[in-house]
Amino acid sequence: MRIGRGAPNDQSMENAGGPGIDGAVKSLPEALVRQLEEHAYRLRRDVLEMVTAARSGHPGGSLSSAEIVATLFFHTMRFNPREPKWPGRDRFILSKGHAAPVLYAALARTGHFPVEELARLRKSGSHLQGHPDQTRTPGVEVSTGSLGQGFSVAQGAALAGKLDGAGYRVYVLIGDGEMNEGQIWEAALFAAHHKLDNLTGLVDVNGLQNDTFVADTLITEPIVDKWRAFGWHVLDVDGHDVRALAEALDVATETKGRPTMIVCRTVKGKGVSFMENNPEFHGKAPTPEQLAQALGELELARSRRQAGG
Ligand SMILES: Cc1ncc(C[n+]2csc(CCOP(=O)(O)OP(=O)(O)O)c2C)c(N)n1
Ligand SMILES: [Mg+2]
Repeated sequence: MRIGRGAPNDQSMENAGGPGIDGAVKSLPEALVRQLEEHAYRLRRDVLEMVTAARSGHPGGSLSSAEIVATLFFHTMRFNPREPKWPGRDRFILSKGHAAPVLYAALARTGHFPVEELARLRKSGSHLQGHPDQTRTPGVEVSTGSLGQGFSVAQGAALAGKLDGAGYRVYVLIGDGEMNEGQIWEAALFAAHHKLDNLTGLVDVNGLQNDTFVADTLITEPIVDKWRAFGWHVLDVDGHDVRALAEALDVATETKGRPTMIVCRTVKGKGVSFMENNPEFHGKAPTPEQLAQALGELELARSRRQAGG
């Protein structure tokens, strides 16, 4: 059984990155950075193809989370896709459950189920429903979609890990709009009170929620100050920078006595010009023509990246 960081059978990921001796955090080798960027590119393609085929779904908040999810699944977390319920696995909870497409893409690309099944997103009888279902999909820890709830479940999982003396970590991804939920703040108090240092939160700060901007709905800034005031260790990173994300995740692992929140600054719809920062694509699929344009843009950006541009 392979229990290690990242994707199964990807030996190149084995020894890269991670906390070094004396708690120092090693910088990521360039080759690993390139691999994680490639994984994020692949997740974006999958998301766009899935929601186009389904003719519904949530592309915007899936695209903003691509690097976050890629870094967690292909670098930081320990799990075994052949034994999704392995007790020692790190737990990932997608509290912003509408971003299910990016989670499904990561689960498929790490071998939890065949990649071909992604084409069945939102189809009748498919295990890939519009929001994650823990009873049906291998690798889905918690059924989410009602915002705020996944974050609370994460506290419970982290507390259980502490009480059991288990070594797993809990990772939970929330949205900046999701921070409007009162339930988030009770859980934030709870995690600090119980010193849940085996819990890492990530907030995808893309500035948008549903059909409008977060700042026009309920102001959440200054986000860093708020989490800090609630007793969390807070890191503020570019959420599209896989190196910054991987290093922040390692710092979180090294942090003792309090939970860590990684504030990830992102762009909703990242990578597709007509989706970026556009509330319209929170919950709308592209047309087949728009898909072709979107994939072309991703491909161009990828070629430029590979050429070092
Ligand atoms: C309790 C609850 N209230 C309202 C909704 C409807 N809803 C779905 S997505 C969304 C906006 C979420 O915004 P954000 O958390 O910022 O997600 P992202 O921008 O990353 O897509 C809302 C209000 C919900 N799913 N659950
Ligand atoms: Mg948002």
